[in-house]
Amino acid sequence: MSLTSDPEWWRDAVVYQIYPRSFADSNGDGIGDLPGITAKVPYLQKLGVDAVWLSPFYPSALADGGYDVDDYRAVDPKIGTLEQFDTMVAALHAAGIGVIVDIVPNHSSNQHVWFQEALASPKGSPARNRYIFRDGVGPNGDQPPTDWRAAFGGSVWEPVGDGQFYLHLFTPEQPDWNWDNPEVRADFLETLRFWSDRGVDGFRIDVASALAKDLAEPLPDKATLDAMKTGPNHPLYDRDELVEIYAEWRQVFNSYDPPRFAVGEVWLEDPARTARYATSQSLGQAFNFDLLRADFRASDFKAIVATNLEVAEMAESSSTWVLSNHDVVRHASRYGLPLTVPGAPYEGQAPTWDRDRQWLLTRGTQPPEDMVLGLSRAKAATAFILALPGSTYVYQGEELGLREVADLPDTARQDPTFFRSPGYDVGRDGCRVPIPWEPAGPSFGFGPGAAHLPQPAWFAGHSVAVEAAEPASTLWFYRQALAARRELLAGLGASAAAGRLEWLDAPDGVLHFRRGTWHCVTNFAVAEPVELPAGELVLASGDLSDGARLPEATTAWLRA
Ligand code: TEU
Ligand code: CA
Repeated sequence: MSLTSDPEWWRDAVVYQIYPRSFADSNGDGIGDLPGITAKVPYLQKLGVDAVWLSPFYPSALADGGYDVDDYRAVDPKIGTLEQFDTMVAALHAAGIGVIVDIVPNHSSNQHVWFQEALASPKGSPARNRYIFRDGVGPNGDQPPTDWRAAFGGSVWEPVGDGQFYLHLFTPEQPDWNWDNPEVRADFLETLRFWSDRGVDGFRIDVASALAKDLAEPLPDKATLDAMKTGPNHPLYDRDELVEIYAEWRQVFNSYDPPRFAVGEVWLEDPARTARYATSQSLGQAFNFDLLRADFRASDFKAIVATNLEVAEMAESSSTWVLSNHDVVRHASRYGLPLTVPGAPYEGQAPTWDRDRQWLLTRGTQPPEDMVLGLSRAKAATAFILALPGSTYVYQGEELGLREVADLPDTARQDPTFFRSPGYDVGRDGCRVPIPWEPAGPSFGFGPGAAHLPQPAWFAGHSVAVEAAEPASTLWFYRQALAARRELLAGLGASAAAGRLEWLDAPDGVLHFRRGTWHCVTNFAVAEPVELPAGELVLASGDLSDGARLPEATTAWLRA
């Protein structure tokens, strides 16, 4: 697979997510930066990833970790310059690594020049019409238009002091754009061209199903809204107008050679609706986050694979597999918590979601985290998804087996979730702690100074330098897995693109599938090691008992 020779490279790519502020700091200000990324290109090349996806690096006051964008066509001076961006892209491309950047089209930041203009302009002005302003209601007109709640807590409506309120699905520092406005649409097309012209290979589209809205009166109240199914009639999510918006984007993507690629961040219940974003007339690929919410259980994994291969087939796209990202508790920790059992407090709710949040509230002490089991399961799950048809997203640090940093002091926290939902959700900082590159130093080699979030002492043992010297490390496992995957995929030839897999008989608690000669067997839950099928062992996520049987929480790949 090569970026230049194969326009379909993204279909089975391994994409490494970089959270730029926490990856590598070149100048010691505590904030990861673009020269820091450039310096780590050899590391990424050795790891064997096909592309990187950079979370936002645009100018931002960091009200939401950079997902509050002041200027879509610039680099945050705290992180670098456009010139340094070009240098980074050139270095990644020279290493055969593609570049995906994050586009945040649902909202800007409140520092964006157009939002500042809207605030300075009167009610009903064209400047206000780029965002979603509404009059207050109630006897004095000082009440928000609806009782809707924002994603990280509080109302979705913020008063501006002249009787109007603006809509923000996330923090008040993130005003939602009005996608009915042609100026807004045109501006995003320009942004897509801007980065495409600079050589980026693709885009990750933030909250891709929320852009289009219908806020015609009368607006439903919160209870009615919550009960509504997302889709064409929902005021906020998954409206049909999005088809038209992304068709315009697709024209821009296809005006480049090779066409630029896009993956939408789409959280929808209905597979058929999700598939609409993944077609070649639309974004091209849609994320599936089902595994972020699933326990380490064979039946759950199997069902999720089936659903998402179906979505991919409907859209003639490929699936995405994700176990960790910058929004969730790291999977080595999730899997170290007891599985939900029937009758347990969170059973019947979104499986690990609220449970993880509750666990964070105890600073990671209750329930106790089984770190050894958590890491074994994490590696087994990683090997499982790497064997599936489709592309895999790896979140920085998971290749080191990093766990969630659950015990950050409140004074260090940055995530707006913590400030806006006091007592309920401590937020996502624990998966955003800067990467340890060395076992010592003021920030474990992250940079020459202290890091912007405190790193725990145990990071030393998970540092790149320590793991690189240890063949039994998680880092070596990831390198071996990515190299073996490349080779096995090449062996599958054209049939890999078809994306088919075949399930084979296996005991309860074990999954066995094959793609051509490539077999993947995962023992999720059988305490007694199980027999492996005949074949040449290519990879094991942990030690095999007596060299041939697969212990619990282990995956093996075989060629047979
Ligand atoms: O996340 C969108 C999203 O749906 C989040 O609310 C997600 O459910 C939450 O983070 C889980 O804890 C995207 C980005 O990935 C996230 O980092 C941003 O905060 C958000 O959009 C707003 O831009
Ligand atoms: Ca820096």
